[in-house]
Amino acid sequence: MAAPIGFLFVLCLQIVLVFSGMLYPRNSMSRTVFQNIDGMWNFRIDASESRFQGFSEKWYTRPLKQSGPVIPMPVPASYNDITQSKELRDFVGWAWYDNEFYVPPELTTKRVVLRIDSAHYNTIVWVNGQEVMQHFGGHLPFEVELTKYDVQGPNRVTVAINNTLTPTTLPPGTIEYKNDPLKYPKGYFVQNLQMDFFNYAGIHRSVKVYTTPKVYIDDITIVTGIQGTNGVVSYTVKSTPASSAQSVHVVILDREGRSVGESGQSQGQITVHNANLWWPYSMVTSANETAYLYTFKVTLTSNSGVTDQYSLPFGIRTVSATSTQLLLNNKPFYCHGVAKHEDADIRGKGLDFPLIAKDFNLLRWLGANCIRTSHYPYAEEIMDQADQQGVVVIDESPGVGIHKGNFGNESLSHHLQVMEEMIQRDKNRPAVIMWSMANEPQSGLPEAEFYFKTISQFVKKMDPTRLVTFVANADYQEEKAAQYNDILCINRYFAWYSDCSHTELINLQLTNDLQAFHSKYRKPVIVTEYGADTIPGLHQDPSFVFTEEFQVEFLTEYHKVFDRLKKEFLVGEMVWNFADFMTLQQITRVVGNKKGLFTRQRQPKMSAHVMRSRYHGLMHSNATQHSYAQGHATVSSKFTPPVVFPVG
Ligand code: GCB
Repeated sequence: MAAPIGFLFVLCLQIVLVFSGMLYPRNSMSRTVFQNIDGMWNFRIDASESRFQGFSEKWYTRPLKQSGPVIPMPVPASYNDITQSKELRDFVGWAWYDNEFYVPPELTTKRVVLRIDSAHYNTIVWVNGQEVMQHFGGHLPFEVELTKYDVQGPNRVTVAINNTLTPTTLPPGTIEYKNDPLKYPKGYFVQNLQMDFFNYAGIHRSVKVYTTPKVYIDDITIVTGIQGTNGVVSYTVKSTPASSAQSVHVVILDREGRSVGESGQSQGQITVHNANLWWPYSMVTSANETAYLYTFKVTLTSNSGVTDQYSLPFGIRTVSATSTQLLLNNKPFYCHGVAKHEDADIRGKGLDFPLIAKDFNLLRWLGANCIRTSHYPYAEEIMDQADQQGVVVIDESPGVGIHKGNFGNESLSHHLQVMEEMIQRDKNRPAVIMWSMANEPQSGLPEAEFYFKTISQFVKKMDPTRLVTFVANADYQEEKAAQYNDILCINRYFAWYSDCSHTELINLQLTNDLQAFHSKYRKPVIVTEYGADTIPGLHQDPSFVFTEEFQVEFLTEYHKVFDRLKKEFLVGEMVWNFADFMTLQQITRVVGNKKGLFTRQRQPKMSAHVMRSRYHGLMHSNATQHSYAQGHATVSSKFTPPVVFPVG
């Protein structure tokens, strides 16, 4: 049988993994993000039977339009929903892009870096026909230094992306050849998914070219602690090449730009007296502010006297857990949030600033204080908003749907690599409190134990300051790997996927199940998913599945259990899902998953009003408890619960 659609080809190539800090590109006195190569690119899929034509004809050696027809394709965006072509929407294999960029001559004396914030999934990049980098996996940035190439310009950048999912990719999937000649034409295959969202592909985030000096600040790691009223900031600055760095100066600036601590060492500890801690907006009282961010400003001077400057926003806060509590800054935090997707009409998973702003407005409108980046790391621009707006994040890897056959060494080593890239990218973000290794793996299988033990230990070694988990759906009796989680994150669909419609059973079943989990592991629990598909505008009384009434009734039954167990060991609840999203075509999905509180276009269903009322109420009671604990009785009036939506 032919190698599935040219996929094996990329595995045979040497995967170049240059480990560096990859600090998010920011302008400073010494750095310029001088080109954002976003906009219309030339685009063509390789629809040849082998999907190999692009490589055998070396499409990267000349402009794509010279080797065949091209169409304009926006970047960033998924390519799937841009045209009227079903073939393109459902395409599996290599897709090719090209565009041009210039490097102004005065900048060629600097270190020039080409960075792709994310592309799905496996990517090869050529500049002027020369291969400059590969990246294995989507959702995370990758970059290459172009200094050694001749980039006076015009420069052609060619990008080939393969969206095929196999048993060893993250997420995993399979390519299935259909060999019955009576039913399928020769060579017919399908991509089987093990996840419940559309396999969007393309250059999903921005492509940038930026400069740094040749001796540069490569990485910054910040870890914070609290001592009394002071913040303790431990840090490490890595410079490259280390031998050429003469001095490092770091200064911590408060919101007003005043220095609150400094040092001349590349590694050390700075005490910030009377520190303003980073608090989620739901925990703000008259005594503290939402999401206070300091700036960690680093100045590196090289032996030859050239300086590099980088300013990193960060927050001072701690995260910990007891057997029944989740603590932020040593105060109990109850997560009332939503699980999300990067997903919208037309652009698919493409970065979209209006959508990011809208979603954060809706999160605040709802009163949600926490999101999970289900089921993959979200764009850095989304994470920035979480840091700035005080929304807590459970940061999830693309380890979604790891089933039997996906626990081997190749999968494990790739999973470790992805965790490393994700933690490296997000390690300084105050909003991130927990790393999620995976969503709904078959963790009842014996092989899951070693797999998650290995990843959990690796994560804790890389970052001992945050919690680690995977999101489980196995039965508590079968569960083999949850022992390696700090918090038990559990997805439950009683009265939906089991005993469908019987909301009267939710109380009994959910209570027993969560209590059994907690008794087994003695760890706090978050219900990370619960929800029911709801077609907006469909009404029936008494309630009926798929109606707006049913969704409200379903959620409300879960809330009764949450309100009881919250007094014991439950530390969070997260509705599935914030908004409707696109999935594979199948008989259980009506143009996508409809469990959203909002439609895909971000209009509220009845349930959104119910959740708003609940979450603002929870915020009010939490803030009251929190302020009493601190000896302050005033709660900001912005947490006054909205009028309860009249239901039933
Ligand atoms: C789950 C999955 C999520 C699905 C959801 C559903 O358990 O984690 O990816 O979309 O159920 O709606 O079935």
